[in-house]
Amino acid sequence: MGLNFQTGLAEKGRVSRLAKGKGAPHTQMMTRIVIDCDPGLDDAVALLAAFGARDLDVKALTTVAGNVKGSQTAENARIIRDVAGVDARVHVCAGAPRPLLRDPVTAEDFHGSTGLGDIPFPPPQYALSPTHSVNMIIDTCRAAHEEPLTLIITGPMTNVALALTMAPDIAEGISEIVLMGGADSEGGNITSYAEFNVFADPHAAAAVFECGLPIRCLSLDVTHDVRATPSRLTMVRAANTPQAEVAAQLLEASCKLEFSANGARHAPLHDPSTIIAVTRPDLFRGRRAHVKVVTEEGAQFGRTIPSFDEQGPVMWYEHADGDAVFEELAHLLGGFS
Ligand SMILES: [Ca+2]
Repeated sequence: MGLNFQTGLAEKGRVSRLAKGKGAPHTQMMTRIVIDCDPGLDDAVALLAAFGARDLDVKALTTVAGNVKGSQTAENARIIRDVAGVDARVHVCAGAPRPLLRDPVTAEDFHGSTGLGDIPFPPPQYALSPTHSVNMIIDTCRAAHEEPLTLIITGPMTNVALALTMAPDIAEGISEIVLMGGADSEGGNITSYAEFNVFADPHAAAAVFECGLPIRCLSLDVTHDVRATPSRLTMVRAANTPQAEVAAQLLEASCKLEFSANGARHAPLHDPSTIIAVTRPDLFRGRRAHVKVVTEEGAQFGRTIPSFDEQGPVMWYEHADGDAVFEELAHLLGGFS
């Protein structure tokens, strides 16, 4: 699979990304985010969307073991940072190499052996940060006490659970958590009940869902509403940037693996939905809930159970405007031009 990716365009992208951070008039309006992720095909698309978004300021990428082993997710995040034309001033950190208590579980069936659908990317240009993901989350959130940031989670929640446990005061530096994980009415995607990110570390997910911070949750109940159909991939490509082309190829690889694992349906837009829920919350609808995670071993291990309650800390999304979500994804990926 060819990438048509040109080094010169990556360079141009980097200049515009950095120029953005240097006092453009809208800088003060930007939402600062940290993305804790396990790239992963759909994580990679989420990262590109975040870097392309003109009103998001990505402070760090913290990686965790998940879709593939931790060393591979850290490498993949560095590869995608290059594709976005961003340099090492946005740190990529490696994090927890295994879940808190359960045995490690990965998802190569849906992401390929490299985690990036076996698409041949060049090796990363910039080194891994020497800082552990958990420490980076703690340091970055502590530095944001005055102006809290948005913490986005698109992988198993091990790093965030550890950070909240080691340094509970970081809650003051987090305005909200926006995460992809869980399933209720749709059933699971790794067992009948459980969604992968929660199943891969249910104990960590329980700590995050019950941490008391405001959470917006993109579970399978909503991401299954947003699928990468051919016409929507055409929409993505029409954004006409090298990054949009890479995103389209990542989504195509995701569809291929989804077809071989699950049959006829196109791949759901899991992780990128978190970014779009930040830039366009109006495209999603749900109900507030308290969310419990089943941590007892058995058939329901890793299941999320929302109890709907207007006072609940979690916005449990249930519906999305799929076409508009893809329009927004294309818009964000067009932001590199
Ligand atoms: Ca992920």
